[in-house]
Amino acid sequence: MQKEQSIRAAFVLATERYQVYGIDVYQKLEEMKKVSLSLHCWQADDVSGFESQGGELTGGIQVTGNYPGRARTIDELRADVKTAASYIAGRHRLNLHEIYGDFGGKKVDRNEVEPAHFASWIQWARENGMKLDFNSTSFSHPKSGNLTLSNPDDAIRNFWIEHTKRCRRISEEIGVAQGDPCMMNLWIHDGSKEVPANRLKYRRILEQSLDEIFAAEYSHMKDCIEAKLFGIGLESYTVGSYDFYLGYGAKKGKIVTLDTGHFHLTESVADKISSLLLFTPEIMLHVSRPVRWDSDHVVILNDDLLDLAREIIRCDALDRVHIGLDYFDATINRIGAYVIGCRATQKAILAAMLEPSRLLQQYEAEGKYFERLALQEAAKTLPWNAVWDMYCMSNDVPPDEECISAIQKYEKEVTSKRI
Ligand code: RNT
Ligand code: ZN
Repeated sequence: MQKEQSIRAAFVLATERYQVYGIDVYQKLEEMKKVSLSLHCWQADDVSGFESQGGELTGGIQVTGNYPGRARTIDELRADVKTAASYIAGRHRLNLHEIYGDFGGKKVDRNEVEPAHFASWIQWARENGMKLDFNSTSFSHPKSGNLTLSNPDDAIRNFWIEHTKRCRRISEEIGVAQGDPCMMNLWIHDGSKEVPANRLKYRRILEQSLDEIFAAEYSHMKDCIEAKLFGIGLESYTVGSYDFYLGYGAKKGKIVTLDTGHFHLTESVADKISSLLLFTPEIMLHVSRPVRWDSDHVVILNDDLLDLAREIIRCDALDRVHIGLDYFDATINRIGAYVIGCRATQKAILAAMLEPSRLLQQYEAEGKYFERLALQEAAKTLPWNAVWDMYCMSNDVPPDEECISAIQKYEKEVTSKRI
């Protein structure tokens, strides 16, 4: 009770403070209801998936750490995601990779996957009030090699084309079943360790493969294409570079996925939002945190994230930007990793909503640049954290500090027993 009262008291003071700038905090709390995050299923099990032949993680991505308690089965993963979601305010989506199908212990190769393998996921999601998103999986397979959809070898390329077509069909079925479009992300690692003698060749093949894959039209799924700077072991050339997918997306009306770890470290991903909004239909985000490279650290509330969130809000683009998470840390409690990253993302969005943007833009229009900078500085320390606490309380999730003990309890009772 004490806690509830102090959260309320701080909130009331905060609303008064924001009123000075003409910001209606209650309305912002309403707007937060529109924010739905797509939780990446692969944080729970270090991108392993449930193929019976499940092997080593390949394709230029790496997970570091071996903290105990990784989810080893569908049931464990579902329980972990449900637990994580219970500490994240609002309605969530779950982003599945094809390798997380319910294969019932059978070997189902990637070119054989069917919507039926996701029937239990669709049911589980419905029962738990979640929507699903989807990803084709071209890594961690004997045919992954260094080239998949851009492979000049017909047999290998066609195998991956078939896989990706099937994934689109699965996404469509998911979309129909949930009455909401399923976002399907396509990321392939294709590239090479050294600079190829013919860069154009593989990009031309990738373009043709994509055209073939996207030939079937669906209305309950949306295609997203994700670029990347480089992969481990594939440092010199990436077939699906940002230029490639930006060009493809702009020309063919596809959604470009911006993974915040997939750019040069000093490049601003936030700065790309307004351009993409002008030339591509929507935007898919993979919120991640690169440290020195695309290391996929747990997302935290840093300047990059705040900047990204501010751009979405300033562009009034919440309905065109899909916010997915994409990181994998196996060095700490994995449920904790979900909760930290998702809550940080929500905080960034809330803080962005509470920015006195009308006044900032007015100063700018009037050429009052000292005033604009001063207000930006003042905005940094406005009491948005009091609004955050209220947001959590009104959504029946605990404040930050209480998440720690709750996650410790789940570890003690559940994940630590997975040996
Ligand atoms: C890899 C990409 C890709 C993956 C997931 C597992 O660098 O970011 O999105 O992380 O598909
Ligand atoms: Zn990604």
